[in-house]
Amino acid sequence: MSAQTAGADTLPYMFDRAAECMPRSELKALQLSRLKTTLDRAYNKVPHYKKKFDAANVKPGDLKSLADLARFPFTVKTDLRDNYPFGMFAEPREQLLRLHASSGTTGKPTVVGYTKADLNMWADLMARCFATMGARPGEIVHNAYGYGLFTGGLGAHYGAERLGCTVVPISGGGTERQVTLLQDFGATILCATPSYALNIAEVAENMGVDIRKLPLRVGIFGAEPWTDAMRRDIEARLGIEAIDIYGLSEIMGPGVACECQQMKNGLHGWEDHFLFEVVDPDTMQPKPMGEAGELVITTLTKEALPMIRYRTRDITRLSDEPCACGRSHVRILRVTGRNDDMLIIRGVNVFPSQVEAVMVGFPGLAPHYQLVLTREGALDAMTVEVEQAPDFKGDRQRKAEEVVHHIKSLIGVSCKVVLKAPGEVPRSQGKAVRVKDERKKAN
Ligand code: DLL
Repeated sequence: MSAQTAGADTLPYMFDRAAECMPRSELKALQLSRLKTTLDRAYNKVPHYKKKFDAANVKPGDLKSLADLARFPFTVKTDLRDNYPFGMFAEPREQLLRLHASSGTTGKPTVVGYTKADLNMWADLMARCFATMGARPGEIVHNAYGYGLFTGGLGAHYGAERLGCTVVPISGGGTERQVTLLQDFGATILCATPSYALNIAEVAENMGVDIRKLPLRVGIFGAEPWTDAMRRDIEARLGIEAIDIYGLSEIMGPGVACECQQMKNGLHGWEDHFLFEVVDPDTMQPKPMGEAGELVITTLTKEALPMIRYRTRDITRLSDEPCACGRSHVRILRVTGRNDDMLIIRGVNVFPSQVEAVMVGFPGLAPHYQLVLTREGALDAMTVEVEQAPDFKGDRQRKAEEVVHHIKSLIGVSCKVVLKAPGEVPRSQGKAVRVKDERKKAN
C-alpha cells in the first residue's frame, strides 16, 4: 500500500484511497469472502470455536450471506480468560511475533497475539488512521500512550512510522519532561488519552509554558470515553484540534476506527478488516442502523486471534450516511460508555460520561473529577468530587449546589457534589479512574 495525495478531485489526502473509498457493494462482497475464511480458520484451528459452533449447531459452510453471521455464537472476554494464556490462538505460538495483555486487575489478564501479517495489517490501519485524522508524512508524533503490554504505545508507534512520521516514543508519565520535549522537538501531533492530555496542559501551565504557542496542532485521543465538552476544553487549553480514535486489544488495539479531520462526526470503522454489528445487550437481537446498543465486532483478516462476534460492552450507534470526506466505511458514533460502567443511582441509569458532559466547561470548575459510589440503605448513592478552577473566588458551597441542580435537571439524577481544591483529584497518567467504588467497604 502506498500513500496517495489528493488528485484533481476534492478528496482529502488518504493513506489507502482504494480501500477507504471502496464502493459499499464491493466492501460487502469483500467482507463475505473474508468472513468465510475467518470462520473456517476459527473452526478448524481453535478448539474453543469448534465446541461453541457445534453446540450452536452451525458450521462455517452455513454462511451464505453476511446476515447468516447472526446464527453464530458470540465471543466474550471470559472466553479469553478461560483459555488463558494461548488457547484462543489459531496459529502455533512460534508463529507469533508479539503478545499484549490487559492488566488483569479483576482476574487473569486477557492475552492477545499477532503474527507478522497481523502486525503489518495493524501498522497499515494505524497509518490509515493517522492520515485520516490529519497527520502527514514527515511530521513529528509525540506518543504519550503507554508502551508495554497495553496496545496504545506500540500500536500508535508502528502506525506513525508506517505513515512516514518521526516518532517520539515517550510513553506516559514524567509529565514535565513531556512538556520540555514538546517544546524542544516541536512535535505537531500528540497521541495520548484525553485525560492525560489535560494533565500535560496543566503541568505546562505550572511550568510557565504556553502550550498553545507550540507547533502542536492535532491530538489523537482515545482509550477511554470522553465527551464533546471535554473535546472543546482540551482544544482550548492546548490550542489544537482534538480527534477521536477507538480500538480494543481483543480486536487489534488502537486503530479499529477513527474520526476524519474534515467532519469529526463519528469514527470510520475499517470495514475491509472488521465487521460491525450493534445488538440489544439484553435480548442480543441485532439493532437497526442508527439505534443505540452494544457494539459487536468480528475480525475479517486476523490470523493469530480471529474474533467471532466479540461483545465489546461498548455502547454506541452506527451510521451509514455518506460522509463528506468521501470515505465509504460505516461510522461508529462516539462510544458513550461501557454497559458494565453504567451506574444505577437511586434507580436512575447514568453513565459517567453524562456527568462529564454536564460539568466540563461549567463556569468555576476545572475538568478534573471522580464519581464516588456509596450505599445508602438499599440504594446506591453518588458523590461527584470535582475541582474548582484555579482562579475560582466564589462561594464553594453555593457553586456545589448549582452543580447539583444542573446534574438533576439535565440527567435526572440526585447526587452530592463536593468542590475540591486545585490538585486534590488524582491526575491521570493513562486511562483515568473515573469511579471510586466505596460500596463494598460500607457493607
Ligand atoms: O484502549 C486501545 C486504544 C489505545 C484505543 C489507544 C485508542 C487509543 P484496551 O485497553 O483493550 O484497548 O481498552 C479497550 O477502551 O472497549 C472501550 O471501552 C475503551 N475505549 C477505547 N477507545 C475509546 C474511545 C485500548 N475512543 C476499551 N472512546 C474499549 C471511548 C474507548 N472508549
